[in-house]
Amino acid sequence: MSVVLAEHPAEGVVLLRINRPEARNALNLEVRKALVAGLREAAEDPAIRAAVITGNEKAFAAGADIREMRDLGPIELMQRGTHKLWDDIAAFPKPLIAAVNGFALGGGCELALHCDIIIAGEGARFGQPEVKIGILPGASGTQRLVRAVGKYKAMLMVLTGEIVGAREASEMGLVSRVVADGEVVGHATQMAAAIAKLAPVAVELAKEAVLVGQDASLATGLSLERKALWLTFATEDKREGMSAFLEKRAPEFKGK
Ligand code: CO8
Repeated sequence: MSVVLAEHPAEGVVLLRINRPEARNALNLEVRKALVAGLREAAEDPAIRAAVITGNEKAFAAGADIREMRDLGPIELMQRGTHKLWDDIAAFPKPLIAAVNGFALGGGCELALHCDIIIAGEGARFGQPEVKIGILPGASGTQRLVRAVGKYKAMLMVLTGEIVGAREASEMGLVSRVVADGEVVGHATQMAAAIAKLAPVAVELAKEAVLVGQDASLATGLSLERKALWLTFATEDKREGMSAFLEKRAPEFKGK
């Protein structure tokens, strides 16, 4: 059985399900490679317009695989090049939604932080407990988390390794929406399906503007946004969207 299962729960949507229940979905190299392969396929398929990553009811992912790391030296870790796999996930150009049930710890929390929207079940739990095992968050937890929640909440999680519940995570800005545990994947899938019906060029450009802009100056970000907006005015979908509005009908976007 594959460690990542790909499903197509709705038109235009791929759902990637991490499948290592015996290890609380710990992210070993095989899982990370399979996730990247799934996302790469989705990126190249014009029929796919949004992706959802999920785990199971107990764990989204309980972090990097500690068994795999215990005897690893620094050069081996470097040569594994796992940071490139994270870069590949970050570079996925289409909307990426994390559907989180159970534990999202360490690399699991960081995987969620690589997503654009995080839907969490009421019982979901987030944390960066790396300091408890003698290391520190190494898949962007010291960087993406602080950008998401600010210095003092990020420091609290990174320096204590404390685990926070979905409500607290939501209040600090680490979660987009909290829903009942049983509704997480359905909710995320419906959201992805709704996004998949929108104009794909506009959606991709919007994602890029937000992500690139958050690390740029306001002036640079605004300039990027303007160029992206101007580019949408070259698409057939812009005319279709506006015509459909004026003609009081549903638009049919083609990604052109
Ligand atoms: N790695 C490997 N195995 C794991 C992991 C993990 N991260 N998490 C759980 N497991 C395994 C357990 O060893 C156990 O296996 P076994 O049945 O063979 O003993 C099985 O999953 C079930 O685990 P528990 O019995 O502990 O289940 P509980 O429901 O009691 O607890 C927890 C669940 C709270 C998730 C608990 O398992 C836990 O604390 N896990 C470790 C969490 C953690 O420390 N995560 C951070 C890991 S470090 C990291 O992510 C660094 C990322 C930086 C990137 C580095 C690039 C290589």
